[in-house]
Amino acid sequence: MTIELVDVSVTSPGRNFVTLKITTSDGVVGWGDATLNGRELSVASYLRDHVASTLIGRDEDRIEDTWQYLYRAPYWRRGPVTMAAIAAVDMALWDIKAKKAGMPLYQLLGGASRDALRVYVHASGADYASLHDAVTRYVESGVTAVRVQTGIPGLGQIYGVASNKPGAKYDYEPAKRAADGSSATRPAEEEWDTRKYLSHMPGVFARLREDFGTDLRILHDGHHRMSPIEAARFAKDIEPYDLFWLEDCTPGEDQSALRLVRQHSTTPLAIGEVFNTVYDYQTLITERLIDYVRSAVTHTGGITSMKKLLDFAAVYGIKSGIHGPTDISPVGMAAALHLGLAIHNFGIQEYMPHSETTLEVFQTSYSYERGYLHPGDAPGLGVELDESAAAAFEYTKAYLPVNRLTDGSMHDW
Ligand code: KDG
Ligand code: MG
Repeated sequence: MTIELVDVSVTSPGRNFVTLKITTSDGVVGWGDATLNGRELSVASYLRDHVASTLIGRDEDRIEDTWQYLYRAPYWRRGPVTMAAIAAVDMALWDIKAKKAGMPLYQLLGGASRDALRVYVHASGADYASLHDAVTRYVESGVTAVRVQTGIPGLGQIYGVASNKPGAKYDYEPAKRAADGSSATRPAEEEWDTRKYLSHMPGVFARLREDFGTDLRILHDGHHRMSPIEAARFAKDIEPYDLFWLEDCTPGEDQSALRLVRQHSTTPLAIGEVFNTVYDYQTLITERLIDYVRSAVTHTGGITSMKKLLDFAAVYGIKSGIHGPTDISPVGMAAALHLGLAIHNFGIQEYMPHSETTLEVFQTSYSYERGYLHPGDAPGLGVELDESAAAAFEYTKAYLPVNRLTDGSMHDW
């Protein structure tokens, strides 16, 4: 059989998602996630205008060959747009193959290596009291790992801190539409001061350890904001609080920066949500500069290339920590869950639940229970897009914020 139809849809049930649908000549449908937060239409165009016609008539079973074809054909390799487009095709083809086999995808990847996937969730608060409340709620619900982000005295809204009222169900959602819900015209601006952050955070971790004991896995995201020497000092300062990981302590593109951090600290390091290929990790993995691979299946070429990347990482004792914020669609999330269930070097899975509206548009068969996710046993990825529900939510432009230092200069967000 061959690929007969390739369709791209952009829907916005609360936030934007780009979904690829591949239909074979015998009517099997596969879905892929191509969502690139804040730059969605560029991937939709890449797929519609440059990829779709080249797939028609190809054998849908030749997944590796199709991956290589799409990676090598344009000459212009890598980058988030290209690799998200390849990821969507790759996921859709794996979905089709597993549906044809009548198996959940994880069975084709070697079968389950564990019963379920330990997740970490996002706990945040503008101050310690509200952060403490959020962590308490999660711990009481059975969660064993929390990412903690908190406001910094003297700064306004910053990365990772939900503006939700206490008790609200959904986490921080950084991509912002205009205040009236229509398309935004430019990004919001936030203010940042690394010095204030470095002096405030160690005390927060100290209090969390005191209040929640040693069992709780505590994670934190530095979101690319520290210089190498600042990150080295911070990672060293917080060693006594035994973090599960410190994520993106320095800007992702500077691989050698992590040598300096490693020389000074044993705090485990995670990086890679902005990476797209194994080459972004080559130095980090072979020199054992990180402990967790943070790529999203959606942004790193799909299941085919993520499996190879994680197998490569396994040789060096490095584990997975697959990116799973709400800007990964339920299709991309399912891909992460099947892969995580199958590989031996699974570390932890990020889990930011999608909104109810999103889950009306994407029908999922993965399940969450007391701190663990399971991809489910439906054939394929186990996620179907309800196209008529999706059509009701038009694309609405939203931007990730930008960050300025207190003197007005641009900084990494
Ligand atoms: O689109 C940007 C988000 O995916 C990112 O800010 C989330 O850092 C993030 C995380 O660790 O989930
Ligand atoms: Mg992150």
